[in-house]
Amino acid sequence: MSVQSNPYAPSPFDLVSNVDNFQLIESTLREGEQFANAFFSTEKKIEIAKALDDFGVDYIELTSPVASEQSRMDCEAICKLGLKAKILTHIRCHMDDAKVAVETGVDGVDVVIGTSQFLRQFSHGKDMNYISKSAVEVIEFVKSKGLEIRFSSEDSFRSDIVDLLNIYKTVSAIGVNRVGIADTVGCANPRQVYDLVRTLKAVVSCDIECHFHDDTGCAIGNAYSALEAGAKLIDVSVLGIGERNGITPLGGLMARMIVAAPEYVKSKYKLHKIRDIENLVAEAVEVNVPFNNPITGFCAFTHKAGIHAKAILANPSTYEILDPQDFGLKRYIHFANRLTGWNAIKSRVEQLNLHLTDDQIKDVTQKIKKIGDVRQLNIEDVDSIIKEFHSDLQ
Ligand code: AKG
Repeated sequence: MSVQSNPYAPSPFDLVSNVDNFQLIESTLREGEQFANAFFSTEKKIEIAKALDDFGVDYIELTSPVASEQSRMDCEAICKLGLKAKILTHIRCHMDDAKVAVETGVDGVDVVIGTSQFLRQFSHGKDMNYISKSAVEVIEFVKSKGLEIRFSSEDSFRSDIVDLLNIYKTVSAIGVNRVGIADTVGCANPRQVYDLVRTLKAVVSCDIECHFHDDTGCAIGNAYSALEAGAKLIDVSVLGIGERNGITPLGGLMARMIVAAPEYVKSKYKLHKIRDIENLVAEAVEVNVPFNNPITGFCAFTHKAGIHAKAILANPSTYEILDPQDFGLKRYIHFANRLTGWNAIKSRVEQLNLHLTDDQIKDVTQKIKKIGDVRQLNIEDVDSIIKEFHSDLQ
């Protein structure tokens, strides 16, 4: 049984959806480097790039080679690995940056420039004419080198819509491979994303990429909405690490997308690698994987209340939209607490290969609940209570 579709919902745009045909631009080694705790040595970058490639991401985006001497050398080193994923680097809309980028060996260049009034006034100080001219110059240069090129407008959702559409039209007309919408400050909601992607689709002939910050918790929802509206590529990073509290997380997006497009997601990505990749990055940037992380949080597949446990034991789909086995993980029934029920305890008795009557199991359950009213229990407590009752039977 899957999510029920609403027969009354209007669906005029189904044909444009890329929910089952999307690509990932993995930006742990670019956006993720902007996370407060991040420092990646060359070796660590290589390890992460290889792990992401093995997982199946389509693109790996790297920090600009002009950020520092080591960043340039790391970029060159990763390009030489011969990964399946295409390697991109991320630059400002400057010819100086573009000239360095095309010499690194990357497959493509992601160029970005701020288009909102905030960024034009308080960051680079340039007007739309300048932005348009320099975008054309950089795009034509990168294309002349035979590389992929993406143009993105930083702070898209706070940019004037006419300015935005004009610049996107200009770059589309000269053959940019992708245009990017960037919710740089995390202000957009899924409805606004849907509208902007739909509007943009009508004026460009290239693919649309989207980048969502998570300041208001919308980064996964916005990514999904963008794909529904016809965007093709989503920027992600492992655990969502990035500037401030980051962007759409790789694992969280996989959770969303496996519900929507199970065959596509399962055939394209090695989902059982998510936990290892998250642990690798978490360790590198010295954070813990959040307890409520989609898929890999320690309680993501833990069921506690008696009524939940009962239904899960009968049919896991009753309370699980994600199957832990798809990610190489296991579900866990939390028996040791005062909310437990006798069905859960019965299953524990069976796991222990013991035999108690239903009445005894109910007595065990009552005892556990009584103790659970005064203190935390653990599984050893439960097992020893079960064994006590079992030995009384002998
Ligand atoms: C942002 O705007 O938050 C970025 O990190 C740049 C996004 C892009 O290049 O599309």
